[in-house]
Amino acid sequence: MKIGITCYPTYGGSGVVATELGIELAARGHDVHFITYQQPFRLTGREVGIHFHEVAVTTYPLFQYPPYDLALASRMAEVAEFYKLDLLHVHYAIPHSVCALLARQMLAARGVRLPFITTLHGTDITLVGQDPGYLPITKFGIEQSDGVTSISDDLKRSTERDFDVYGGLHGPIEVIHNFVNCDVYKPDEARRTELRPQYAAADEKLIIHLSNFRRVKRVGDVVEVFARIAKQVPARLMLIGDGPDRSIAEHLALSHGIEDRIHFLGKQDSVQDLLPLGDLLLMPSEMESFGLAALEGMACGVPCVATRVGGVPELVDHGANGLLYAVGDVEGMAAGAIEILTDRARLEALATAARKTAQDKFCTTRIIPQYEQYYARVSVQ
Ligand code: GMT
Repeated sequence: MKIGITCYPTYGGSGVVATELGIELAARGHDVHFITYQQPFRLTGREVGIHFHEVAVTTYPLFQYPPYDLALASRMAEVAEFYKLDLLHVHYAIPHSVCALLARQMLAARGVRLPFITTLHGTDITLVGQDPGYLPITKFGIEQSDGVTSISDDLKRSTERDFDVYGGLHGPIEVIHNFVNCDVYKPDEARRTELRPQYAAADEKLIIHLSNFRRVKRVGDVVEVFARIAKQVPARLMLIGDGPDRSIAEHLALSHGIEDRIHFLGKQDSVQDLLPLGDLLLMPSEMESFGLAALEGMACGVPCVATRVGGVPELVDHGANGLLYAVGDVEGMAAGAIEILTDRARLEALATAARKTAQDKFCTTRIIPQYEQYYARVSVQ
């Protein structure tokens, strides 16, 4: 098929999922066209079967806010007509659903059919989408979509409840979970031997946190939990990512006197090279509609200590392949982490189970065909 994909191309879960989906679809012989304001960060620009169409936003002194949405809708229609796309797949409802709707209408007026699918990722429903300024139009964009997918059962339920979309949809919301390529994200002993000494001594545990450092990630809790771990277990913390709350983490590290035990790596392109170096991943988020970072860690054989929110329990089974706690339960998370970090056999059992969960339930080989089947259904509707 010829598929147009629109997403936020910068660091963030929805962009990662959209980009990895494009890569996997292209590897299966589909022609994939990314229509975004910059090349998605996980693409090199040299992938076979992947094309990138930049959306240029013209500014004018009259525009206090340059109309990106219009430029995107216009480019979607142009690319779809020129390359004869079978469908558009937009990731993150705001504003992409409404842009796709405009593109569909522009082409319909010229006798060209362009169905579009919206994938809901989380904060487009649970946070930003709740804003009264965005809710009505986001609901409209979702209802007008030819198909809607959600990355977890929990997000599907939240959308149905908070957006009251039952009647307006073309069909039920299809749950297609986040996925990971288990051949790329995998335990890697050679890499551990080569790279781990840069970040932790042989007798130290390496704890990892990976996020965009937004408020919802509770990066402060990451440092609080680590401070408690570091009092009892020789350990280092690797923070991957950057964002508004990085300075909170830096401030807390200084106040606990543990700044020399923390590696602030900033944004990283190849997290698959870093995750296998860890022993445990911390994800104490206020909300996660799925928790892709945890899945990527699990595929690398790194179990997580996380919060019992949103779709995380669809991935993490407390005590079996990771540990779950209430939001803000810093003491509980620290105690759980210390317990498993000091019990080698238990840590290994969790690591093995985490990898197995990723392989059995969330591997690309299992999830990508679900998208292909859904595309086929929607494009013939
Ligand atoms: O977590 C973020 O801030 C990024 C956000 C996004 O939309 O880019 O992530 C959401 O989508 C990810 C991929 O589907 C999910 O794994 C994350 O759980 C979800 N984040 C939240 O729900 C907070």
